[in-house]
Amino acid sequence: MLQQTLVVVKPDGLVRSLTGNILTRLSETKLEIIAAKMARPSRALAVKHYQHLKEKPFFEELIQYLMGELHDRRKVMAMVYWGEDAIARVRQLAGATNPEQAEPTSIRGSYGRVRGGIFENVIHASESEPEAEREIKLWFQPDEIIMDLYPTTAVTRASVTQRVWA
Ligand code: IDP
Ligand code: MG
Repeated sequence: MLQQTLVVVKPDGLVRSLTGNILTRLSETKLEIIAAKMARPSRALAVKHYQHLKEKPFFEELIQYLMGELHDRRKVMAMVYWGEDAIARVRQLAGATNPEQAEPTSIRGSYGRVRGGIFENVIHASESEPEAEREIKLWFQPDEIIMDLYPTTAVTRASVTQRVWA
């Protein structure tokens, strides 16, 4: 089944210069990267991204983690991977949520650690097709993705102000 999945290299992955290692590991899947960007997640984005965990005692720390506040580095790398069974294959390579229980050869098993109340597990990967759709639409606009994944509509906004190169 052809699928798309959201992958985010979390701030600990960036601070520890693990992006190259993580992308190399993900390249084993032969999936295609169809969108990629550096992003500085706002609190609103982080809260929406992890909305399913908002009742958890570690939620506030988790939001700070995704925003980069725990690592003093406010950036993440967000990507969309596409191809056969993309969701399960990326999850498999990522490994279990708790890095101490993840397969030692998995990405989280290799690079993750438990620090404070949070599993610092270097990578996010969508869990299901509905979650992948919700997350991809949260992180990316249609024109930032090189394939047409979901239906779009065209809106013309004459009064929108945006920055352009001077
Ligand atoms: P997932 O990232 O494997 O899909 P989720 O349950 O969606 O796992 O949790 C999102 C993130 O929240 C995890 O990647 C991890 O960083 C953190 N997290 C989840 N459960 C715990 C926990 O029990 N203690 C500490 N951090 C957790
Ligand atoms: Mg999850």
